[in-house]
Amino acid sequence: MNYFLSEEQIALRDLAREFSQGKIAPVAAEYDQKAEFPWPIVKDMARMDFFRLWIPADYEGMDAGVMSLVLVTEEFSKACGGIALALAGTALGTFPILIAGTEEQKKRTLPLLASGEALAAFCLTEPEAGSDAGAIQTTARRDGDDYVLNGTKHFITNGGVARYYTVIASTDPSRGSRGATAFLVEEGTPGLIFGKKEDKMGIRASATCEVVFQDCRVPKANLLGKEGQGFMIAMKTLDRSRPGVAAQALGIAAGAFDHAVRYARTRRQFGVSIASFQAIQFMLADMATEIEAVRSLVYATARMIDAGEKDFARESAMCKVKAGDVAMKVATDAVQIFGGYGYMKDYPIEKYMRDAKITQIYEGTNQIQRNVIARHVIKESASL
Ligand code: COS
Repeated sequence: MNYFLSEEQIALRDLAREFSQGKIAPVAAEYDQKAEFPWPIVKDMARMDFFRLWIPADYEGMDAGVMSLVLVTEEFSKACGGIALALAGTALGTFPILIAGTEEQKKRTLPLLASGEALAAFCLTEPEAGSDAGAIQTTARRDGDDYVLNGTKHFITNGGVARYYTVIASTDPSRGSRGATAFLVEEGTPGLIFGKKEDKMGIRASATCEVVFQDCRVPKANLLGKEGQGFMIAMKTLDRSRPGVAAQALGIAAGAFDHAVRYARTRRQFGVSIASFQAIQFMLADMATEIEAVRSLVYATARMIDAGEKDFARESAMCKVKAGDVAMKVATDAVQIFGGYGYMKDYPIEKYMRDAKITQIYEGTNQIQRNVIARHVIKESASL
């Protein structure tokens, strides 16, 4: 399939592919097994300027847009969906600053994020506020020139490894989602505490932990946007980042597929390669078709965002739902093609199935994505 990428995009994709095969693939199983954050690889990503891609040029970035993030995340995820997340999770944590940050906040943070010296994390989810993001209980009380944050965020990607935490807390609990406000909290701020480190099924190389605020004093200068805009900023952030999750899912699917095709060609049963059986061929054909369908949707949406379209919540949700479901199906079918070997940790394929599952869950479950899509299509039909 020709996606008519520009010369720069082809060069970027090829660079990311080389990095993925050369640096990530050889150590993916080890980091997965140890559930360790891949600092040496992250430093290499930074040296190769991958963190600059989605940052505007005014702040030492490359201005290469969501499309560049998608291309790189896809390539990295072919080798390891967990390691890819150090990059994609930082993009997620950076989007609130790009969307609502002041000039001073951008100048202070974006160059460090662009160089990869600092990573970012987005803190929305709480134990009692997952899909119902408007139900957050973390509070931010104004006290002089500061806000004092109290509450617990959990399942935070890049928690404990990031320098910048973009946090949604309630400045007016009586107003529900309209009382939510976004803040920038820096590592080292007294009262910012890292809690339980999660022991996950998949994406084990990604750092995921509880982030606790205990009388955490944040200066007024770290308010992102205005009081009461937090929920809107969170929703806009997710609209921008969901194509990145979709790209992660796409990479996981494509990586699993590559393994499955190679295995089907070399594995012999009944005296022939199993790729000569129609049962296997049809599985491979469906897998390849679904992967191309996802790639088309994800690239089209990323281009739509980069072109400056105002509302892409629907397309972004479509990317995430389709890519997550396809990743799960393709990875499961890849395990099936490997048969008993596929179930064993000696082979790389079971990891794809474990890594794929989260893409149907985080940054809004695929059920929530369907809600978002349904709301849009029903609203649009009313104007027909
Ligand atoms: N962009 C901008 N504003 C948006 C928006 C978007 N995509 N989606 C909603 N809003 C605004 C609405 O316009 C509304 O504004 P007003 O209060 O001014 O009317 C406000 O936000 C509340 O919207 P809504 O009533 O639709 O909120 P709900 O509580 O019904 O929740 C869903 C909507 C379910 C879509 C939201 O809670 C959600 O996305 N949940 C999943 C959260 C998630 O992804 N969690 C994963 C963890 S983050 S890594």
